Amino acid sequence: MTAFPDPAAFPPGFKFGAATSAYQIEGAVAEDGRGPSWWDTFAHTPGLIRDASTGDIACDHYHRWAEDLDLMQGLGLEAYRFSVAWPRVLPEGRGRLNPAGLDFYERLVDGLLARGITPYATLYHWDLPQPLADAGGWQVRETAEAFAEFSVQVMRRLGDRVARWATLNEPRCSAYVGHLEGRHAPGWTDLAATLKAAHHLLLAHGRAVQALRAERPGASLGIVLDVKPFTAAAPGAEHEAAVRRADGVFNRWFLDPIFKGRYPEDIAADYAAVMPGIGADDLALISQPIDHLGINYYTRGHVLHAPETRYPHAAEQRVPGAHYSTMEWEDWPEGLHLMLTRLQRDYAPKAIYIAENGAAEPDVVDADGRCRDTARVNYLAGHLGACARALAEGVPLDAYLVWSFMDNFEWGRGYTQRFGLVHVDYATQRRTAKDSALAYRDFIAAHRR
Ligand code: IFM
Repeated sequence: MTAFPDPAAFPPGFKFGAATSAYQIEGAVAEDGRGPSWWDTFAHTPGLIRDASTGDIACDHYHRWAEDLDLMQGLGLEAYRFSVAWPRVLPEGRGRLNPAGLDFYERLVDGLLARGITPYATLYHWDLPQPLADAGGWQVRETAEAFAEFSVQVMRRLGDRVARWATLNEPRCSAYVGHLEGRHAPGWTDLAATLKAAHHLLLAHGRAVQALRAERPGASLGIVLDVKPFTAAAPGAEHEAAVRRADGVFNRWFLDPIFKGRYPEDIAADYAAVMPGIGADDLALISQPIDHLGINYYTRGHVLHAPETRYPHAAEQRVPGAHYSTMEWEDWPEGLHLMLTRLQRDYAPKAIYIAENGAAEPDVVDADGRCRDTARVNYLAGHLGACARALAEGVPLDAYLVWSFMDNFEWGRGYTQRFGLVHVDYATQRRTAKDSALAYRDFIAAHRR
C-alpha cells in the first residue's frame, strides 16, 4: 500500500474535492427545455460508443443532485467542480435564453454552499449545442463569440456565488480527439481542421475571459488543460526528439499561446502546411492574464521515435512492472510532481489547482456492500504525495480535485470505465462510497484537525 502524505504538508485553506461534467452525469437530455448537443448526436450514432450507450440517463444527477450533494458533504468534500451544459442555457447555442437551465445550476450552487462546499464551475466541457455544430462548430470564429455570450449569461446568474471559473476543459481533447483521432464529437480525422479547432477554442477562451472580466471584474477566471509529461523509453537523440515533439503537441501547443502569447516555433514549423489563419490580435486575446490554471493529470507518455506513425511520430510503450488502469494509463505520481514544478518554472501561473486526477479500475461492490478499490487508494495516496512535494518546492497549488466524484459516462468508452470515488449501479442508480472515498474522507478530516 502507498501511504498518504502528512496532511500538514498542505496549508490551511487548501481545498480537497472532486469533479464531474454535465454530459457525463446529468442525463435528462430532453428536459426543461435543454436542446441537443453534438455529444447527443455522436453517442446516438451507431458504432461510435464502445458499449453502444449514451448520456441520455447517465447518473440521473439532474434529478438526484440533492442526494449527490449530501454524499459529498458526508465525505467532507470542500470543493466541487461541475460543468454548465451550454444547451440547457441556450438551446440554440445563441440568442434565446432558457431560464429553466440556469435554474438547475442555481439550485446546485446554492445546494453546495448550504453544505459548505465551494463551487468551481467549468463553462465548456465538450457539449457544444448542435445548432452551433451545424453552423460550423469550432471551424468558425463565430463559435468563439457565441461562447463568450453564453459565458456572460451564466456569470450574470451565478457570478456572486461561484468561487472559481474555468472557461474550457481540455481544449486539446476537444481539438485532437474530436477532429484528428475521431473518437469524440464531431468524430473527424483531419489535421488542418484540428488546428483550426484548437485555435478557435483558444480564441473562445480569450473572448470569454475578456467578456467575463467586463461583466464581473472581481471574478476568478482561468482554464483547465490536460497535461502529460513525456519520457524516452530508450536512450538516444532520436527518442529525445520524439519526446520534445510529443510534448510540443500535447502541452506547449496550448500552454505557450495562453501564457506566452505565441505558438511553439518548433511545432509550428512542422505544421507549416496546415496552420490555421491567425488574426493580428488573436494571440494577445488568448494570452490575457488569468487568475489560475487548472490541470488534469493522469499519466505519462513513455515513447519511442516511430517515423511510421502519425506526427509527432512518438509511439507509447508500456513500462514493465508498472500498474495500469483499465484505461491502459500508467500510475506514475512522479509525473505530477515534475509537471507542477515545470509549469511553475516555465509559465508561472498565479495559482495552480489539480482540476482532475484519478484512475479507472474494474470496481465491483462485494456481497457485504463494500467496494475494495485498493488500486485507486494507492493512486490517490501517491498523487497526493506528489502534490505535497511540489508544495514544499514552492508551487502555488491550492486545491486537489479527484476525477471523478462518481462513476459516469466515459465518452467513447461509454460506461465501461469506472473513475468514481462513488460506485454507481446504473440499473438502480444506487450509489456506494468506495474504499477510496472513505480513505479520502479520512485524509481530508485529518487535514482539518
Ligand atoms: O472523463 C474524462 C473527463 O471528461 C475529461 N478528462 C479526462 C477524464 C477521463 O478520461
